[in-house]
Amino acid sequence: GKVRAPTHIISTISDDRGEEPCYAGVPMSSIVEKGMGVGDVISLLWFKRSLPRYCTQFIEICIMLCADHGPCVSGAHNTIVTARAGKDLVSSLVSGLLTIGPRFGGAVDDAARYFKDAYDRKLSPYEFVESMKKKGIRVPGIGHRIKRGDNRDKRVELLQLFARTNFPSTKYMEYAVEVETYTLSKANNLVMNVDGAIGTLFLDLLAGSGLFTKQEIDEIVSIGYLNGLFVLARSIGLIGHTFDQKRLKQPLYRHPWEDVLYTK
Ligand code: Q5B
Repeated sequence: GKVRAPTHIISTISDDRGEEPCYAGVPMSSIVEKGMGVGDVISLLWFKRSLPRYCTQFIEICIMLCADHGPCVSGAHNTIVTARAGKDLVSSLVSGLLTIGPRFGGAVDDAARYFKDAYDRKLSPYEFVESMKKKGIRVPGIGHRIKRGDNRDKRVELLQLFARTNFPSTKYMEYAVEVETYTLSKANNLVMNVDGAIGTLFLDLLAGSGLFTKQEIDEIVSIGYLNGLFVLARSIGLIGHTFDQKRLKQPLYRHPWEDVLYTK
């Protein structure tokens, strides 16, 4: 009989061997004919299944809202400096992307992990926040450099409004709101940020849609899919910043001496 040579790669999300490429078994023509959007493509390639419209719309809203947040944030700053050093698009893009992490934009997965654990263990907001403080860990998804209790992040409000209107349940996000009430009583900058809103609302999407088993949800949270949403979204803005600098023919950036404290 035929002997199958062992393969070196296993792949389960897409297949380009037929007449047309398929994403999770769905042919590209069908994606176009059915008027699917980027939220559907993410559902197929990341979650290996079609998700209902409210879920794909939520994914698309996350991407639109996180696409950019001005030139002053870490990622855009790095991209701008790199583009002004004469580097190409990919170098400028990755230089910005490399700043995404626990403090900037990359707290989505940890927000999902810590809020899920605290909610599932029925910790009160006080118990959750104080236990994090004891461990010396900042609550992921809480705190912002410029947003305050009296100057909330519009993105968070828009995501909350969409989810409260369209999701079957928003229990994790409502728990995060209770946590925010407690952290705001400690300091005015400890608002729920966009990472916290996306992290907790994605937990609600996963748990409320009925399309994921408990084991699948645990795997998604433990592997860490959700920072991918910020990375994907912010790439749009970082590419824009690269083009902007090139279009403006900006010279090499050098930080002014006056803005550095030279000390021994
Ligand atoms: N404190 C975001 O800090 C920031 C605390 C906390 C308990 C907290 C900080 C933080 C968790 C990570 C997170 C996502 C670094 C942020 C984003 C995308 C963005 C960005 C943009 C965009 C800000 C002052 C006092 C200290 C701290 C305490 C602060 N955060 N305690 N839990 N979470 N958050 N990141 O302003 O007693 O004086 O020592 O790490 O969720 O990245 O727009 O800019 O779209 O691009 O530097 O929105 O919150 O405050 O470090 O001076 O702290 O508050 O322990 O207490 P700041 P600090 P104490 S969204």
